[in-house]
Amino acid sequence: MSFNPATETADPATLTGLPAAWLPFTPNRYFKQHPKIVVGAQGAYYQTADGRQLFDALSGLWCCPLGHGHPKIAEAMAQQASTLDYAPAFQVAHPGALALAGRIADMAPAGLNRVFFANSGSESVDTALKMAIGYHRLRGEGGRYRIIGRERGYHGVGFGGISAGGMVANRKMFGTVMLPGVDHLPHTWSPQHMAFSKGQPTWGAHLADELERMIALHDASTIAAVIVEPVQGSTGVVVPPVGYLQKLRDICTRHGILLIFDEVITGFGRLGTAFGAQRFDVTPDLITFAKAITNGTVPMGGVIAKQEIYDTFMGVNAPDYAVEFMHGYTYSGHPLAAAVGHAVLDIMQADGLIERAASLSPVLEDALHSLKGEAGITDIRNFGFCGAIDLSPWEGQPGRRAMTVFEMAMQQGLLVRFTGDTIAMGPPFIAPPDELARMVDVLRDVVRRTASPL
Ligand code: PXG
Ligand code: PLP
Repeated sequence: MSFNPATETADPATLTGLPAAWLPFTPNRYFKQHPKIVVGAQGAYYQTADGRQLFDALSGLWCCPLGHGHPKIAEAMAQQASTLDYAPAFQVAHPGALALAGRIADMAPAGLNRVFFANSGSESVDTALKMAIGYHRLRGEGGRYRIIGRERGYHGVGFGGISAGGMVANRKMFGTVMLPGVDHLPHTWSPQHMAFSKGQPTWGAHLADELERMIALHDASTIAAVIVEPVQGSTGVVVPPVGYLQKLRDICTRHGILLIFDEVITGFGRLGTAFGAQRFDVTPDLITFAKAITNGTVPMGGVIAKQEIYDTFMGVNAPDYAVEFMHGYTYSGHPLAAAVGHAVLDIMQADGLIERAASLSPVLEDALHSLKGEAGITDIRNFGFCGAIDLSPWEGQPGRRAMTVFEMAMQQGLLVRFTGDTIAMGPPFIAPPDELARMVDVLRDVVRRTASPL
């Protein structure tokens, strides 16, 4: 049977294929009784199957900062599809991906100038971890196999990513088969010391010293890399304390450990600079990216490596017709993704959208913090153009209140994201400022209405 999106409905009884679908990170049993279907998107809004407009408060899943339906992106995609729809990723290349590698390297911090393409954040994380371990091995330090992640970290769902990640729900089912030797830094969120902080908390830089303890425990000669998100996104916008990332950098440098910034969310403008590395003025050895590079329209991810890491692979003692890094994906640097990547960077530059994200950040900060004092809001955090609020859970029903807030907000034209009892927001950079105020008004209303279990 063919499919016509225009005639699909919100009625579970007539939604084609609903029983056949197994949906990611979704409670499938609940969803199939209460499906939430979007059928269109323009600018900062989704259209639902039942005819409502939703303000897209998380830019899709953090990936659509330019909003939806941009004609230049559609045009780039169509033109590429009819010019070169696919090129083998191995032993062959095409100009679009090469040029995009150059543009991304130009945006990255100085010294990080070699770009390897993947297709998602999870793949990018796996790629970066393999680069780190391979780099040490090639330098004769094959004993460096440990990866240090962080509690509450999210690095996707590959085995590398869940091993380094620190979200227990994503890990507990697979504990027996994770990467060996991984350890985790403590997360940096402390309600006693930083509740309702605006921007970076001033308390907590000392938590980076835990890395020294891990080095004392495992020995630096066994540790390949530390991987952290500059701002933890998935766990609900946990902002690094002032000085914390610099300390991690210094400790890694002192002990020959690579520092990986997972910038899948923070890359390409979310913090008001190209990368979080620049916003915090801390330069890692590897950066992972995904999401915003294609505005979410075609999957793409990748890793930006320091030249020395690349040079180490290229210096391998083998003839130059031998592959240096046995890694890659069928769709690495896909022509459609590359074409869209160029369009995205063109639009960001022409419309000054990273600067716009920076200038809207204080507007979002003020709007979110106006919720302080509402009963049941236990923390409000923000940094760059994103933020989160924590709700006190309904007794005995963890996560249920935030889910109810999510559903009620949808009824009022607002699409937010929740995890546990945290609501996260990272609006499109093109968002009209008055929508940020309306977003917070809707949240205020639904937080009040969910004060007690319904
Ligand atoms: N690293 C980081 C830092 C991420 O945020 C990934 C890796 C994995 O990317 P892929 O493309 O494999 O999903 C992510 C993804 C949320 C949310 O609600 C966050 C992500 C994905 C979906 C939802 O915060 N982050
Ligand atoms: N599984 C099989 C059987 C394959 O042949 C391939 C790629 O050729 C893969 C998995 C990996 O797919 P991808 O390169 O899209 O990650």
